[in-house]
Amino acid sequence: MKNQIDALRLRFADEIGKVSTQDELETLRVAFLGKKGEVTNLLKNLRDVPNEEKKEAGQLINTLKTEVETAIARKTDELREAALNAAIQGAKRYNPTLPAGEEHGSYHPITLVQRDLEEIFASMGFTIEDYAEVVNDYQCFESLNIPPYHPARDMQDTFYLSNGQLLKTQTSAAQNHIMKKYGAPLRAIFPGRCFRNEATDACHENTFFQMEGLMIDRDISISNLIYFMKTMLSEVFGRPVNVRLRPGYFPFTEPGFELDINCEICGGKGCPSCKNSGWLELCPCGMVHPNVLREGGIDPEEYTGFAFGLGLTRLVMMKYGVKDIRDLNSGSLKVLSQFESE
Ligand code: FA5
Repeated sequence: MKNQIDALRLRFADEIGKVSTQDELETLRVAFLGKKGEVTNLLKNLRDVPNEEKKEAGQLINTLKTEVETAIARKTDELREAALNAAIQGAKRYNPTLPAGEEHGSYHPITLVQRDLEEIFASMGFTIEDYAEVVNDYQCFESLNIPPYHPARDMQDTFYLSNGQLLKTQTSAAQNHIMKKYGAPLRAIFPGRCFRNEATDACHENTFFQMEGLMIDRDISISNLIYFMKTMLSEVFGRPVNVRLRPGYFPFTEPGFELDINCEICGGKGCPSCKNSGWLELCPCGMVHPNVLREGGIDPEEYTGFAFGLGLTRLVMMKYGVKDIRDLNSGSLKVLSQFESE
């Protein structure tokens, strides 16, 4: 039996030396350790070995079995490492010295218009602020004079998170933070992504951009508000645009206005982009409500201010003649490649 075991050990050593793939290794494993394999057969044959030799023979076979298993495991690792090295060698290396291709990407039109607006407002002394997308009830509603159970909450369908926070429905959510950060006087714009749990159509998305503006100082009046609105729009379009101002209700303004733009897609005749009205709600605005100033730590007896909430995504629609707002979120290269990069 001992001779038989030694011969098998030599044969295994010879055969594993020739193995160069995982498949060959698996075949070898089955040939030695499988149900009908050489080592398994030796164990089965133990019953024919005389009793006095059985113990030693059993130990010798088990030692061989362990050696075979260890050698197969080691070989598996070797083959895996060799395959990995071959893949790395064969991989095409990035060569930074090669000339760049002709094709290049472009900025999203919302980014382009946002940057235009930032430049316009920066030139008028406004700071540009960034704010979170996940906010709390106080930021989005309570600090804006919208207490719990106020019916105005129904004006915006909100995505609530399981931890009680919510996805910002309006950039106005940053007003209180900005007031507390700077105090009065202040001039700031804060663009940002907003989310509303509402059905989509040609002029409504559930994810869209707004740009809030806030100016607080002594003696700020509605005429200042109208001046900034007009300047902003004529600068963005590079020409005067037809707008109308009408009364609007927002708990955080007193008084409040709706600023609509004459639909640039149909020239005011009426089309799906403006819901056949010829006008599109673009930039609601108003004088900041005294309660909101007070909540932001600013004395409404001393300071007044205006705020606006520009529908940035809708402005992009109007500026570039995009008929359906959903195209701007589609990520379609066909849409995006029409806009030049800078
Ligand atoms: C507001 O969000 C107010 N926070 C705006 C405001 C700020 C008023 C400061 C007064 C003072 P409103 O819900 O109307 O208001 O949204 C403002 C603008 O965002 C709209 O006029 C529109 O241009 C845009 N907008 C609103 N909902 C959507 C939507 N689902 N898809 C695309 N644009 C939208």
